[in-house]
Amino acid sequence: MLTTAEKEIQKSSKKDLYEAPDYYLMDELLTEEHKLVRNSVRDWVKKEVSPIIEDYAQRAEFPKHLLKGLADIGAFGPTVPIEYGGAGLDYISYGLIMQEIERGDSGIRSTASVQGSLVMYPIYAYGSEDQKKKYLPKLASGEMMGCFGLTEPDHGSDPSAMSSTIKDQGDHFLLNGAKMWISNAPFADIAVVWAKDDQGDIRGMIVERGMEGFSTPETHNKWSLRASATGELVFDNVKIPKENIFPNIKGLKGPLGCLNQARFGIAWGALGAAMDCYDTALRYSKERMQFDKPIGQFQLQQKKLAEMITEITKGQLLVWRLGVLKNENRATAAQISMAKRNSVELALNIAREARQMLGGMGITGEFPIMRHMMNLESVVTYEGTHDIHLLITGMDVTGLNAFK
Ligand code: TGC
Ligand code: FAD
Repeated sequence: MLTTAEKEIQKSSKKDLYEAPDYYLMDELLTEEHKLVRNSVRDWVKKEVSPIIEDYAQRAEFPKHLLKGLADIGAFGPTVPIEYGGAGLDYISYGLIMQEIERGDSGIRSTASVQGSLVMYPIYAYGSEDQKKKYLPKLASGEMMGCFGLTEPDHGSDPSAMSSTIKDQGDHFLLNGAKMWISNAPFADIAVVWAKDDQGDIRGMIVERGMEGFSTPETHNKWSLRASATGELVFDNVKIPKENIFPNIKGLKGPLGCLNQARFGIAWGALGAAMDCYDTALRYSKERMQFDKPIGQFQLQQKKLAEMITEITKGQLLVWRLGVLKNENRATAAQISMAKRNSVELALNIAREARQMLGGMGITGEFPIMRHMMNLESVVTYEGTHDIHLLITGMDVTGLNAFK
């Protein structure tokens, strides 16, 4: 039986009382446009995501009806120029959008990351003018959804060893192979796929749903990112017209260049999940009474909260500076790796501590913490694992490669 106070806490938790922590007055570093973008996404998440996300996660279903709203708030390709249907925003706006969406759920942010950074970005950066005109406006409006196929069953952290191939047949290529763990695959209309050509060079291409020999079986049984649809991409002699190949890129730097964009968004996004866990635990600590006191009055609980807000604040400063560097085209891939790794690690630690602060209530779907925590187990693995990003930093500072 729940006590009256617990019932009240439960009821209020459904209302989404989120207040973003801003301990170092980071808002003063944002322009009016940044704040406008951030606030409109924050409002949208409160209205559209928070009320439904727990149910969708429990049912392991992707809330497809959110796609139109995501497009309307500019979450698909925010930095892509307006002439191609994007929002033409800067990288700090992009980061803030990802932060607010992931505050709601990492799986919804995944959908936006994939569409903007891993599908629209490569088409914009490596595609022909015809490809840009054909796909970008529809992807920006959500009329068309995409996915990104790099990881294979036998090649995850080491994509350079991929075994998917395209064979030149004169007027087209024949694509064979399989990709695994692909976000959005089950419902995507197109897939940006990376495979090796006859010379062994990695090439990028656009594969369309409906092409003969192309299928996208869904991956079930996930304890993490349950509100995101994940699947495989299977290619059995798929005929790829030559005009679907990206003309302007060859080699692993193609897909890795897209990952820089997405990892940048995750660095901001994971902070959003951390901020939600902290805010939930802080509110709970003031309401939950034990030993005739709010638990927030006990030193051990204050230690947790103080450490959380310290880590969040350091993370906010790091990603803001990274955003400035990215706007100036000076952010290095290694700097992005450091921020992705740092944000996800702090978010996971905060989720685990916040979960404990809620005691038994912390394991329920009445509060968002356990869902964030489970989601973050994917976020710490995809877009380069925690260890891979550490090795990227290690290589950057020593000049020595510890991967191989
Ligand atoms: P390496 O020899 O170091 O580099 C090969 C070429 O690539 C260049 N390069 C980069 N270019 C752009 N951005 C980067 N971040 C780059 N890193 C390297 C490099 O300069 C070189 O260029 P060139 O011109 O000399 O050919 O490559 P390596 O084979 O040793 O691999 C390095 C390593 C391990 C860091 C890389 O393979 C890696 O990052 N592995 C992790 C794989 C990964 O992150 N996969 C993610 C899959 S997508 C995903 O997870 C989506 S989740 C989506 C969601 O739901 O949000
Ligand atoms: P492995 O590469 O097999 O790694 C296993 C362990 O070994 C890890 O701990 C790793 O850090 C460690 N390891 C590997 N190499 C080294 C080394 N040299 N030194 C030290 N340790 C090492 N991929 C896509 O292409 N598109 C997507 O949309 C996509 N979405 C995803 C969604 C979800 C929910 C998940 C879970 C994954 C997704 N991925 C996607 C795949 C993701 O990028 C890979 O899972 C990730 O890159 C790791 O590959 P792996 O799982 O094969 O692990």
